[in-house]
Amino acid sequence: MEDRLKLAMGELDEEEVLSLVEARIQAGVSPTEIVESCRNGVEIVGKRYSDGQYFLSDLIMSEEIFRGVMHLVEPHIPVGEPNNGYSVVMGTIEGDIHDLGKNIIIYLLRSSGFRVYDLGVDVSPEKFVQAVSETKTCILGISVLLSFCVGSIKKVVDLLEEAGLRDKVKVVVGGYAVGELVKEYTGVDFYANDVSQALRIIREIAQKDCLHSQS
Ligand code: B12
Repeated sequence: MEDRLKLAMGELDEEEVLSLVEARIQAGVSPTEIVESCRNGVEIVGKRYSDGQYFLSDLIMSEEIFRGVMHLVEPHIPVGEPNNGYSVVMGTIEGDIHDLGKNIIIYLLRSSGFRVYDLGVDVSPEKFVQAVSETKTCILGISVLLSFCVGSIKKVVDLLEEAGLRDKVKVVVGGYAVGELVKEYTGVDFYANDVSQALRIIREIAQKDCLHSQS
């Protein structure tokens, strides 16, 4: 059966989206599942934009609706897990200002006890490397939605190597532009394009590869 929330998001029907989200929260659907339906909905928006049916103003509208969704959903995300001793450096790569996905992952990581250093958007490779060096984190998360920005992620990996930090940090990329090819080309360790993959990968890295209390 088609997901009504996804379709309403694709239609940019704000009223319908928000009322479906309210109803799902009341029905006990998990925040993660609700966010994923909305993410699938904005895929439709993106596709229609590529096809010339939607315009930049529609992308902006989808952002606004998504923010409204997060406003409703966030209070239902379980919080309060104590600091788990692990830290993550996160940012959106140079040239790219998309941050909805990054912010969702940061919110969820903080709720699960991670200390997150958020570098924001349009972050240069040098700044990522400096942050890894200063925070001594062993997890670096990079968001990228624009395909033409992928090259800068490779530069982050090269600079980590030059700085002698490559074996001290696992690099995870996420966002619309990522996949197996991007992983191979850039030399990062993992990629994730949905919430559950992202959290699973970061938790596994923390448990397997990070020393405790390095934050
Ligand atoms: C909303 C949106 C915008 C908004 C962004 C608002 C904001 N503050 O983020 C605005 C209007 C500003 C925008 C601008 C542009 N956009 Co835009 N935008 C989108 C849209 C519709 C949705 C993106 C989104 O927020 N998705 C919802 C979130 C929740 O999903 P997500 O980011 O994928 O994140 C999830 C996972 O990927 C993962 N994740 C994300 N980050 C990370 C990081 C880590 C470490 C991990 C582990 C996981 C992870 O977890 C998240 C939760 O599930 C997409 C379409 C699409 N299919 O994605 C186009 C899209 C990304 N945009 C596109 C384009 C072309 C542009 C513009 C160039 C348009 C223009 N002509 O100006 C500009 C670029 C501006 C810039 N320099 O960055 C293209 C990119 C094409 C490409 N392959 O390069 C897309 C794909 C649309 C399309 N089909 O053409 N955009």
